Amino acid sequence: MANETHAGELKGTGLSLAVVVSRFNEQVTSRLLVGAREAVQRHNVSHYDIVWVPGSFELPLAAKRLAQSGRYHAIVCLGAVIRHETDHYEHVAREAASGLQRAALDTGVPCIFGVLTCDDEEHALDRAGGRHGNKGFEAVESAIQMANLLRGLQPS
Ligand code: INI
Repeated sequence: MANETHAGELKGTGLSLAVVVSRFNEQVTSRLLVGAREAVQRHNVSHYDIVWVPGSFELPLAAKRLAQSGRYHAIVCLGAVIRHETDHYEHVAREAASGLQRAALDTGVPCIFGVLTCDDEEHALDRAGGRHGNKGFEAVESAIQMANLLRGLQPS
């Protein structure tokens, strides 16, 4: 039987976040950012900064630098990778995902994967404030929960 249960609270008070947003597919990512701002307000995040990068491929390096700054409890990364004729999509999506996980594991700061990977723009817009919610909003909620969880799981 478990003696302790740990779960990060959805409470932004006292938290500082960085939100990194990709300019590529900005018609989608700007909507993810709207969702992220709504979540920041809903959960009373004390401070947040916004950083723009050219594309999702650039998210990991910016996230890692921000994580290393010591100024943020979590880094929220927003992007939209949409399939086109070539396999460029596959490379960008894979490197964004693995790079963000690596940045998080290397720094100990949660780097949240708020990157849509979709077949077309319609599917992406559905998940950026359309029929299927807003992944930007969800990404901020994940960041808050992970930041609070890690605060309560200090190494002994
Ligand atoms: N960047 C994206 O964020 N989404 C995409 O769909 C995309 N596609 O398909 O090309 C994309 N490419 C740009 C990439 O992220 C880099 O900015 C570029 O390769 C320069 O490093």
